[in-house]
Amino acid sequence: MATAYIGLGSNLAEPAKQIQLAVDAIGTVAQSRISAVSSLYFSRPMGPQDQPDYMNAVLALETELTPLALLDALQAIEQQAGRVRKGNRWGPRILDLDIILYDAQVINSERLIIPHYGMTEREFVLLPLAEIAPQLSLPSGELVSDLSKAIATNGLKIYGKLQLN
Ligand code: A4P
Ligand code: MG
Repeated sequence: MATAYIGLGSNLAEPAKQIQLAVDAIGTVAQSRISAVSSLYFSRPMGPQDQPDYMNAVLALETELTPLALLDALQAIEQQAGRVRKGNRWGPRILDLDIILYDAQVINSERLIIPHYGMTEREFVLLPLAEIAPQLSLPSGELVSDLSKAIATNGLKIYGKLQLN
């Protein structure tokens, strides 16, 4: 059994609803169980500013799936949510599900980079992660709580609660 941390983001089609629906869908992934979910966070767009604000969250998943099988499951959930990949980097999206960490594994393959390449620079990943796993270390040895304390909040705030059904 591995512990994976998954980052959730949405800024289209009622983002708060999209994040809750995604939590519900991840809760049905085979051979997996959600063990913790952060609050729902409001965040300012990173990247192009001419796009709506985001909702973000992070959850912990205990899973028997390999990293690639987990990615397949998450991409199926993105597709079901109606996501269309437009290729515009950092552009708006109905649902983005990223694998932030998978145990202490370091993966650099064509389809997967773990830890997620942007995690240490993104307040909307680090702060929700610190809420559910402050004592967690990255493969680099850095402590999540230290990283989260050092980062600018950039307007990030708790918007509400997510339900674990
Ligand atoms: N991939 C590689 N590593 C991973 C991983 N650890 N987890 C590959 C998930 N996927 C991973 O993904 C493209 C490919 O990355 C996948 O096919 C997979 O094989 P994608 O979801 O289509 O692309 P993306 O997420 O749009 O990538 P991009 O453009 O780099 O976006 P980011 O970096 O995810 O940023 N502002 C706020 N406030 N909150 C946000 O959540 N998100 C973005 C998107 C921009 N601004 C934001 C937010
Ligand atoms: Mg993504």
